[in-house]
Amino acid sequence: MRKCLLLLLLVTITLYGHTENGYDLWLRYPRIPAGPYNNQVQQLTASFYLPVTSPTLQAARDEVQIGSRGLTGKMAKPASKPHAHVPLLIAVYSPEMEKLTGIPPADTTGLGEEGYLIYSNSAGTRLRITARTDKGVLYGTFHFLRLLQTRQSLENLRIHSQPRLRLRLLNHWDNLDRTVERGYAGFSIWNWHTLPSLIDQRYIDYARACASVGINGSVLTNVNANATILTPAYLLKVKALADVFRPFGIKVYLTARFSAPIESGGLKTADPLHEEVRQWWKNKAKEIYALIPDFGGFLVKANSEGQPGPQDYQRTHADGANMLGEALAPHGGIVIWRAFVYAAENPVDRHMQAYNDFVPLDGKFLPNVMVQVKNGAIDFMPREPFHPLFGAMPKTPLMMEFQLTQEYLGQSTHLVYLAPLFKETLESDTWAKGKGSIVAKVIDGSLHSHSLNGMAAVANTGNDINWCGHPFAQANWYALGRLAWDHSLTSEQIADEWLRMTFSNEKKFINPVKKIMLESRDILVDYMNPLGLHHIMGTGHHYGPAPWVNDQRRPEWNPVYYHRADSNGLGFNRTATGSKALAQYSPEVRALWEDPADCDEKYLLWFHHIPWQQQLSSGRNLWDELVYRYYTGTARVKTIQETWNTVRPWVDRERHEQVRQLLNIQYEEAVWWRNACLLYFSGFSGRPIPGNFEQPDKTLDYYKSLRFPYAPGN
Ligand code: BDP
Repeated sequence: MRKCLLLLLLVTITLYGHTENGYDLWLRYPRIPAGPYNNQVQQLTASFYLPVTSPTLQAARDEVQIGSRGLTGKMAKPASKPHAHVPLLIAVYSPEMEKLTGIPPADTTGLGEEGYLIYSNSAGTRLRITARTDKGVLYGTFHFLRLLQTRQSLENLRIHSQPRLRLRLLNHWDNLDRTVERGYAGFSIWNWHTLPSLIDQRYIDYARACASVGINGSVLTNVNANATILTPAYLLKVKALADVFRPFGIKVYLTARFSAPIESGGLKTADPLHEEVRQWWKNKAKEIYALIPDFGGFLVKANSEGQPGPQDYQRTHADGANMLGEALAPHGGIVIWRAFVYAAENPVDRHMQAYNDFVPLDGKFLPNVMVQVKNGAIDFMPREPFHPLFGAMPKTPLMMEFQLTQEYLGQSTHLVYLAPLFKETLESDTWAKGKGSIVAKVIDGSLHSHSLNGMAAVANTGNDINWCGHPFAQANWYALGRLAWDHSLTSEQIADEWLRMTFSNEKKFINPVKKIMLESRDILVDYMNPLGLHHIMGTGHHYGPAPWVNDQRRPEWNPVYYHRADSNGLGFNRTATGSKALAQYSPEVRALWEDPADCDEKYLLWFHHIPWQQQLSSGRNLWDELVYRYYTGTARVKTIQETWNTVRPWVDRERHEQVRQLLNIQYEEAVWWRNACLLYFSGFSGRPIPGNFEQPDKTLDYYKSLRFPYAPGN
């Protein structure tokens, strides 16, 4: 019996490959199949010189050993000296070491604090990783291991790499009770209850994963902040995490609740111009830095969606930010002040409110204050034009805020690769200083000469075994880090790397699956929010379609506010004859989108109210085009399913099966979006879904009746 079971197990393993659960992310280091590349890597990693003089170098050394053991089956042996027979040298740069290696010398100027060099000889039998700092050495080590994992040539390498952005952050919307706002992958990975005494291995693996893609900061707590995190007991917990992350080059940041001086300080006010309040923050900063000398700073959401802020005291966002900036400045900390603000009392198009609040403050912030701007002016929609603030605050360092957690993009059940969305924003031209003033140059500081610069994204991690819920959601975490390091990388390059490391180097796997990834975001847009539709999802949990909702307290919480469907047509007129939001963009940008006749159709209903019978570029009228998009998007999910079934031989059983089942959900949900939206809009267009399309098998009332009281992340 036992023998039978063993045999069965063996057969299963050979048939399907060994089982994986996704915990190892892109740091799996699977064995390189026997052959010349394996031989070369074995030779190269037989022994290595990496002098350990700091925890960061220890981390680099550990990673070389973990990597070599996995990739070759033999763990690299550390050498005590950089002898001529040691093939791999990894260390902070010194001329002596360079001479010893026999590899051509390298130019270390311009490497900065985090950059590195990877040089090798022409045979690829000797390789040297150098940097100016320990951190640079660690990043170089991860890059080297990536080369091995993705089977790159090791001959004649001349790699110079340094990050284009200084701050590369994850924003965790994690609450102290371990729920995660808009989290779809379980509970928070921070176990506040057992911290600081218990250091979960997950904290270390999180730091390894972040460092491997260059992420160098982690905002631990939700922007809808809780002042408890600033109390002494919790700061000790924060310190414990900071101590774990430090060797990996990661600083911790916290969200600061603006009313903390009242809630946890017992003061009567949080007025930023009140001396006692200012002193309270100064003392708090001192207390934090005594525990965490390299504390990154505060991220603040103020006067938005019910959060307290300086406007409660008739002060400006600059008054609030500068008060915190002043408290952190002596310690080298920064303030990241969010521009995601809109107010219920304000009847102006929500699209315009942040711009109206912040543009007058340009030039009024202290040098250690950054303003963090979401990629678009509404809220992480499947597709948004770039936020007009990127073209309008030259005197302020603007930090990009993307969202990895797929709040509006299928949450954790849809396969959506977000690099194309990020790139679309980064490559948008603001025209702030003439042609070529792309968003990437605004945020990397090169356009307006800001040395403080960065990119952040709302994290998609949780305590699910694979961290992100959907195996493919890991790619978005990966892509964020890679793009923050180098925004000139293409979505395709990043997908290629990630697939090779996360799944397989087999071409028959990579090519079709990469195609799926690259198309996935456009497919989702078509079955959820085609032609510039936006914010038509379910109330509160944001799960599923609900374009009919019109009973919310605040006008801009209602989908009808955004789609403006009527018997005449569909879409939000934001031109000069409508809300005038377009006026917030440069004239050249405005010219691109102003005229409905030649406005890029992906933003058509974002900026225009279009008559149902109007003919679009396809030759179809608006109604027929809408139907076509919803049906094509849905049909393309079917194609993804079919492709996924064909790559079964190259994927371990557990992850293949998980993705297969998730794709079934994605298809069902695409049909749901399509049917619910088209049935609803058909009531305005007065036209049916043409008979050649498969007709919805449920009524609009059925879709309206659906309730999800326990949808996650809410
Ligand atoms: C919205 C989320 C909400 C966040 C808010 C924010 O629905 O949970 O608190 O953004 O960014 O997308 O502050």
